Amino acid sequence: MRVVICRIHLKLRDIEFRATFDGVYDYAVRILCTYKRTSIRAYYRLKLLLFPGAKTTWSEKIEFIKMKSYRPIPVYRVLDRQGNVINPAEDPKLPEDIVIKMYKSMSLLNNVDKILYESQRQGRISFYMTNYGEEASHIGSAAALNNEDIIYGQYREVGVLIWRGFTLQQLVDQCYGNKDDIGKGRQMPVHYGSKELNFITISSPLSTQMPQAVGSAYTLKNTNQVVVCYFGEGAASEGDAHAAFNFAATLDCPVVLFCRNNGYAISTPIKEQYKGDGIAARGPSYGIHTLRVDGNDVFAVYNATKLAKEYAIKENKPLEIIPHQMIVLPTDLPSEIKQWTTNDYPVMKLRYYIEKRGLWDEDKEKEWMKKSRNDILNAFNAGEKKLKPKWTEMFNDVYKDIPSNILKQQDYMNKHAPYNKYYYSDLGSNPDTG
Ligand SMILES: Cc1ncc(C[n+]2csc(CCOP(=O)(O)OP(=O)(O)O)c2C)c(N)n1
Ligand SMILES: [Mg+2]
Repeated sequence: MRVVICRIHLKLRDIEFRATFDGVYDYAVRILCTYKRTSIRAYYRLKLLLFPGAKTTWSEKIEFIKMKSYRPIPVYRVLDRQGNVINPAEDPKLPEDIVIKMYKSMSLLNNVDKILYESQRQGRISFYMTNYGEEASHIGSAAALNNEDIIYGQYREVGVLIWRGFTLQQLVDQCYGNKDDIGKGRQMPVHYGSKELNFITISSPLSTQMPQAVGSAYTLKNTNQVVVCYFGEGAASEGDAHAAFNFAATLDCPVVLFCRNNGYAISTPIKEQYKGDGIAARGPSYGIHTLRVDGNDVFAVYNATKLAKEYAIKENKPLEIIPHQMIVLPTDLPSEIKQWTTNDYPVMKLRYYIEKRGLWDEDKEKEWMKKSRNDILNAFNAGEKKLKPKWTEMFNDVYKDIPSNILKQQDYMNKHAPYNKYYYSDLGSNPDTG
């Protein structure tokens, strides 16, 4: 016993508060509990504080805990800026077809953005959210999961759907809200959803997906499935985020809380959103294991998500991943962001890697770019021409029992529709008028 306590004491002296304290403390308490007679004396010697909810030591020196008291959580990466694997032990050694699928999905995503963003600016669709700069976060995480894992997204995760097999036509049809849109035109553009692909339909109010994701993870305890909940660092300021973190931790839910930290909540920069060491630092304070990852590095995101999933399933516990990535906003970029768009652009990083592995070259690039643009344009042209859903759809599938105020509106519509048969035909409405 003496030897053990001595060892603990030594460890406690050069403790790294966040990294090792929990483990040492638990170890000490476990040992002390089994040796009741020595316990009181030992507590004093170790200065351990036993109180429900507290895992710490006593101190007789008054002292603030400041940002400087902690080492910031480091960012895990696999690739350097030239696409070289830095530590061979961390290379996920993915087969050629998977790496090429990753690259194609990431660059496709980028082309989808260019066309749909332009179309929104031209007024052809009412709304759009780009994914530029976040390609590695989507594809790296999606590749580490399987289609049975349930996704709760925010709105900027369409790469996950593309990876799972959502077609370009389904994507464009959703943005146009036409008659083939799965959501039958009842949602804003980019509010995708697919029951078949286990992707819960996006809802506009930020963070509502977070407690919902934790709740559905609760039902998946002791299965081989996990829930992955994507959210932005801006969304993490909502009260719902706290509810989600705390329930995930206290109820031991197999959920991966995936915070895409891109430095902005639309136009609100980080410095106006939070102080401290980011969202990652919140994880341990809720009792959630946390990884901070380079969101521009698809292999780092892949490894982190894979590990998180394994942990969540094995331990039935939540895990938090925080990839940091750049995002390009339409306004002038501050220099600290601009440098990321050139040096660390995720698609380029992966391209350097596949070129070095001899899997890609300029000819393949040109051929793929041409094909992917054509595929998107074909889907886009077809989607734009399709009729809008019949107006009656707006009253379906939302309420089991339609409330009286909505019934009243439905009645108005029933009376109004016959006055404009072209606009409200039985087939659906015409895109240029509807
Ligand atoms: C409850 C709520 N408040 C405000 C908004 C408006 N809004 C939409 S996106 C957004 C910024 C979200 O930022 P972040 O979570 O960082 O996601 P990002 O856009 O950077 O991916 C805001 C404030 C909203 N949709 N819901
Ligand atoms: Mg953000």
